[in-house]
Amino acid sequence: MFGAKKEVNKSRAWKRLENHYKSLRKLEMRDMFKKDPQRAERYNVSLESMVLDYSKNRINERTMKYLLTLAKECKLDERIKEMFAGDKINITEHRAVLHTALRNRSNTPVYVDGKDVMPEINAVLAKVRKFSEAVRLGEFKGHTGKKLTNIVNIGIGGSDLGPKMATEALKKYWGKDIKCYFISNIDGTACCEVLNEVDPETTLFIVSSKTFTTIETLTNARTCRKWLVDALGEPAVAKHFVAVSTNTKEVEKFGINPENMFEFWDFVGGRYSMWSAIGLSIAIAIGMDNFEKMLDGAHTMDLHFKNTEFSKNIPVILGLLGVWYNNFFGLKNYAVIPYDQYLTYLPAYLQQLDMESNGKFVSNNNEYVKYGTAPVLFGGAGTDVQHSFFQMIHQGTSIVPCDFIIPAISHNEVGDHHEILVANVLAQGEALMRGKTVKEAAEELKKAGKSKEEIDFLKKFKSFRGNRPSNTFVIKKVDPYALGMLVAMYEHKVFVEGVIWNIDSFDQMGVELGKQMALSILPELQSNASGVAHDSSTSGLIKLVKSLRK
Ligand code: G6Q
Repeated sequence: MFGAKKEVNKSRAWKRLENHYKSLRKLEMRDMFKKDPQRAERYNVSLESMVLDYSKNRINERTMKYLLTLAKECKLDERIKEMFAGDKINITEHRAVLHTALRNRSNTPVYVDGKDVMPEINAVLAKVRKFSEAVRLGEFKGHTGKKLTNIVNIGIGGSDLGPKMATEALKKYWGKDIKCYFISNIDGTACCEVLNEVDPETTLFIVSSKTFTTIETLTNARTCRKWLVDALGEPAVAKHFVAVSTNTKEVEKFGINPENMFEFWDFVGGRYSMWSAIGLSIAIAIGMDNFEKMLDGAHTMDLHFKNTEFSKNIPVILGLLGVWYNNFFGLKNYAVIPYDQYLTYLPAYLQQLDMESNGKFVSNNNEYVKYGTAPVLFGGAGTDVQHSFFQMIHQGTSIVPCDFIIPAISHNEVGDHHEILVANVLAQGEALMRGKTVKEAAEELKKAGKSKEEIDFLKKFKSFRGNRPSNTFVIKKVDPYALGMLVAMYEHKVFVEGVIWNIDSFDQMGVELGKQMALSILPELQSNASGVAHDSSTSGLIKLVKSLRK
């Protein structure tokens, strides 16, 4: 179990990696590729049709050996077993962490407090199937007898980002008359913009909230409820509102019949919940068979993670590379760039997964950590981002390890778009790795007929240091199965890093303070009540906004 042990940065494996870094940091990847024609094969691992090429990383065999030893010293194998077995590895909240059980397609028993959770999971999945099919077939109709075709998920954070990312990723699989919308932000604009687009008679609201106490979600849900009742009357609520929650009492209090509630459990963390009934909007959009294919893909990755030796284990390799750059190179940024328009929301989803899970400064030993934890994760769809932040990635003073994701086949094969897209992603990886020396830049300028003065002036500006790391993932196509694999892969990568850093990747205490303080400021904005004493900046800003709103 988790608990007191030597801090990882004091371990032998860590010290050995620190020393190893000193010699390796001088090596150039372009030289390593030149010297070793087998490098691409050596650092390449696959699972079914997904391939990870991690050869463009600043590693050699010794690096991998030492990193794997670190994983062993941190008892990663035991931690993996504990997670899958339903041990309470979320130590601050005393909870099991069982998103893997939600997609346990092998249906082997999984016990929490001596009780097998699989029957309940299967029952909710069956309920999701029944309901999503009834909506898609128009059997579950709106109050006025019309088919429900606008699906509006109201939720935030983990109850929004997963469904939003996955429905967008799988848009090609949407039922032909279905449209999905997401309302998350408390900003009234989020609500109004969606309500302006949909028709109450054909709209189904899914209120997704694990706790059913989240101020944004409840405020948005109340506004949507009023909008519906104003248009169709109170009895319409039963046909247009369903809830996904662990909190039956609050769901009832809100005015949603528990029969229209889909349950999930404390052992599912918000940001790990899209595999549960929180994925109801996904199931309605793409159909339950496709939803289950997504679960199948995730399960395949789970089995790979659980059963594959570490040197060939994709999430383990990714997690160790994350630790390598973060803790030994001191790199605090990390970019994920999917080269597929449908994966536009993947970086935002991963931002929560990675930064909320591992953005922690207290270890499981109840001590402040003395090493870096979660990096700043950012990203966006290629090629768009090549024309924005890639300047910094190529020539900035910080090195940003990148993950590139590319499907071999596009859902929209038009002209030569896809080949151009693929050429771009491959070019980025190669350019980051190779760079361009000042000498090469000068030669190029010479060939272009530039004068000696121009060449002397421009050659540095035109050079690229290179030696910048990236991973390239190739998948066949963005389909439900591949998406399931991809997302589960990142979940486990984050878990691996959390184990090495000896932190609880499954709580999120860091989001509490701001929430608490907002509650104390709200009455001051709404009336003349002066709540707690603020600093002069906050008090001044409260005063300013109030005067502008008069
Ligand atoms: C995720 C977090 C957080 C959570 C939201 C919404 O892991 O717990 O993002 O999902 O705060 O919470 P509710 O689902 O309870 O409304």
